[in-house]
Amino acid sequence: MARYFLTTAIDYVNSRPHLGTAYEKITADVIARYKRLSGFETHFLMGNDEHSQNVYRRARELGEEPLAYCDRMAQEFREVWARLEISFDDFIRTTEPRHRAGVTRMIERMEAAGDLYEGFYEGPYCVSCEAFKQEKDLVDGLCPIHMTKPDWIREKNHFFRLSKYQARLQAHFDAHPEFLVPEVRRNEILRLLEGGLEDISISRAGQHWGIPLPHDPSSVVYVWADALINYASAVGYGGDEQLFRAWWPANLHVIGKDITRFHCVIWPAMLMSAGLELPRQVFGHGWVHFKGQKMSKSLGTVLEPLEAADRFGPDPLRLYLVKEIPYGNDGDFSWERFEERYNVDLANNLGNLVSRVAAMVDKYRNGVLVAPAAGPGRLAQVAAEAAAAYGTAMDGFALHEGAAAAFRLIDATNEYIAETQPWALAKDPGRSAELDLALHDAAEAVRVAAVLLQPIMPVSAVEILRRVGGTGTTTEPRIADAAWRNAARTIIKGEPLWPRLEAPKSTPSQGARQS
Ligand code: ME8
Repeated sequence: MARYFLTTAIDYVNSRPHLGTAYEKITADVIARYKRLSGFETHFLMGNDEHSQNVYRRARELGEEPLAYCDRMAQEFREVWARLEISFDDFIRTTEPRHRAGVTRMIERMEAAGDLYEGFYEGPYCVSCEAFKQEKDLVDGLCPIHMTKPDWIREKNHFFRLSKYQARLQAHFDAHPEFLVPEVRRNEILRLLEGGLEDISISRAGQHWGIPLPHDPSSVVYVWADALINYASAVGYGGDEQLFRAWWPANLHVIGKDITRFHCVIWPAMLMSAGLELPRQVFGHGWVHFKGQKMSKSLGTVLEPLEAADRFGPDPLRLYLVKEIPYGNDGDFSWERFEERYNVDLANNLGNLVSRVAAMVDKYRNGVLVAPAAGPGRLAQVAAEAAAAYGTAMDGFALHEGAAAAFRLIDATNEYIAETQPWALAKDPGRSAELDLALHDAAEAVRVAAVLLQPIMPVSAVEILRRVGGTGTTTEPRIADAAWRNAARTIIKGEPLWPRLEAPKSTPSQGARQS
């Protein structure tokens, strides 16, 4: 079976997950579930980035031991991800021994390649970015991402000869246009490469919260070098060679657009230096704003993803984020818009369709459908087209188009019911075969749509399949299940999946919270 190894960024744990970090995990989860649906043996890695100064400071502020604090936060992160139905296969923490082994091995390999040297670093350092900055990166002396004044640091550091890899990186980008998508991110990095690369500091002096540099244990490995290596250490690098051979290189790193330089310049150069293959692809997604405002932990305007999940379950939030934001672009979340989409897409459209079909089958056929002798009818073609468009979109990470393709089938099914008017057919015993066909095909179209929506709405898709799928329905569908089935089945009635919100009120109690 073909394998697919994908990862997300690992999160700083100085505060809880917010809707922006959840957006990344949800969209990566949709890709992971789509790969499983498509028959890949999938390994989906997530984790926490713990060796940051911010994490250390936050623990100290709370009077906690940093490691105990990280243990607690790991629990909190895992709980949030579980509530959002994120199906990760592994969760790495950078304080784990397996990670330390991987970091130590990679730094040793880079040292052995002659790529590390001792030097002196003086310049601005943004602790929120955990990044050495250049004067030219600052706007009015501030970090443009966090709007804070960077620290000025002077320290003896170990440098990595990043400049040595400029030509090889350029060649890699030329040979592999798919390496960094979408195009807009690739162009940013190409411009950066054209501007020339400088060597970078790869250690921090005088700190002990981190992984000691193998050849100078008085320093720790710079947190970004440490963090990037998680993708390799999680699959055995430096510990379990067999596991590493099975999964490396990663097929896809899903990351935010603010950290493409780390993933598409520094990380590939580190891998080249250590003699390892590069990941096949990096996807740099856009940012989610909250009511038009930038949402970030350090700016203090965050929305807890669980607020939406607590009120409606995970699926409406997942659908909103996937369907309403073209993947790769920035997007916005507001309660007004969320509730509007909930009513339109779920309560009035898909949810209503599932209920109507079940009610009609119950009323006119006692819940039992036969395989219509005259079938399949015209919806079969619409379903085949939707499934094909969905596959093309999802393969190209156009997740929003994948969702839209499934909803085209749902819309067409609603229209089909309006046109065939099963309630009128039911009045005429002479049109019994037409009624069988209309009811069967409406139910079958809903089943196909549920298979396509499973990666996006895993909980409700399985429930819809249970209601309309009949025997042979599994809780883990495969893409082959999206093929039209002319088959007898029993339809199960149930509670409305998404009750309509009658007077959509704006916002919730808490709205934007201070982190
Ligand atoms: O950057 N919208 O961690 P992090 C969309 N530890 N994505 C967002 C977002 C928003 N409003 N805010 C943050 C780090 N993200 C490092 C990564 S990987 C080796 C180390 C994304 O907790 C952000 O772009 O600051 C990043 O991909 C992820 O959330 C974690 O951010």
